[in-house]
Amino acid sequence: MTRHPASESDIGAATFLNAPYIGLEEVEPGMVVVGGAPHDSTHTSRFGTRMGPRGIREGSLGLAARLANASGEGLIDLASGVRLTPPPTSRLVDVGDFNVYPTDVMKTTEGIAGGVAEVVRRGGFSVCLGGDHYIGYPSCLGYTRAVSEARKDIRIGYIHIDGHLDFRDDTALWGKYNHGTNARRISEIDLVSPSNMVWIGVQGWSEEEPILAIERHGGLIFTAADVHRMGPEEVARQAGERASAGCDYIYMSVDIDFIDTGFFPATGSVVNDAITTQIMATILRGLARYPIGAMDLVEVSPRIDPTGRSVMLSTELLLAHLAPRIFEVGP
Ligand SMILES: [Mn+2]
Repeated sequence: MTRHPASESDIGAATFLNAPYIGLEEVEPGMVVVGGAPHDSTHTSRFGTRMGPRGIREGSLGLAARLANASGEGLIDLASGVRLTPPPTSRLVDVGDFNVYPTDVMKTTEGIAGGVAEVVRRGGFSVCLGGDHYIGYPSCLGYTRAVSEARKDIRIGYIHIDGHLDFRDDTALWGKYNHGTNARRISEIDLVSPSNMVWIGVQGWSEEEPILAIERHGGLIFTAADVHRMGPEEVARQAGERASAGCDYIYMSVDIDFIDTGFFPATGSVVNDAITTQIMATILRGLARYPIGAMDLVEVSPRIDPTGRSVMLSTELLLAHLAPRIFEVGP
């Protein structure tokens, strides 16, 4: 049977940007590898982020169709004039979803960490799609496990883009492993250097202990107000410099609730910081200059936004950072 060319957004199985769907054992060096972590039982408010990976994949198909219809010529960014051309062999692949177990957090942790570690071991750039933000911890854990196999003395910086610190140590109801403790757990990974941990975009109310703990560790916090005051380019620059200073690579964790809920409705936590999708894209683009070794994008909850625009915007945000890794970028 001849397969229908996937040149329309409502035809074909959904992978991210219609990338080839491959097994973990087929990952090769230089590939940008999207893997899903459809897990939200460690979310503490509005559930639904387990639909995130599938929703983001579906939301990406509109742009995938435009790329397919451009028949090798690529697409031009009207703002910059930059042309994105897909290479003859796709650097972007989708390995489907990692193993998660909704009632067993530790088994889920190992499922995601094991999958990400395998991607990294094979030389892939891992892009783990959440899921609630807890999955950032197993994703980072898998990344650090794999890179430490190659070299024991490696040091990893960390950038946390989020409306929240996620640095609580423990909570009465949810314990030590949930989407409010993920950055704290990451700070406990041996390879991660706590003084190279940087937060971008925190807002609202926080308990004092996490702030004091970050100060004690020498971490650096840029609030959403700092982003407005300094501008997104400058925040990205200072964050990238700090996270990479004395480190080999940076792990980057991107919580979509950095963006004001008015601009990006599909997320569990309601955020009121006037951060637009454009500001977030500028930061993600700026950070592409730094040695990011692996990343996640989390807290997209498609059902909260029945208009579907949030999952489409997720594609734009991912591409703001990933375009130079996926496409030939030129005039
Ligand atoms: Mn978060």
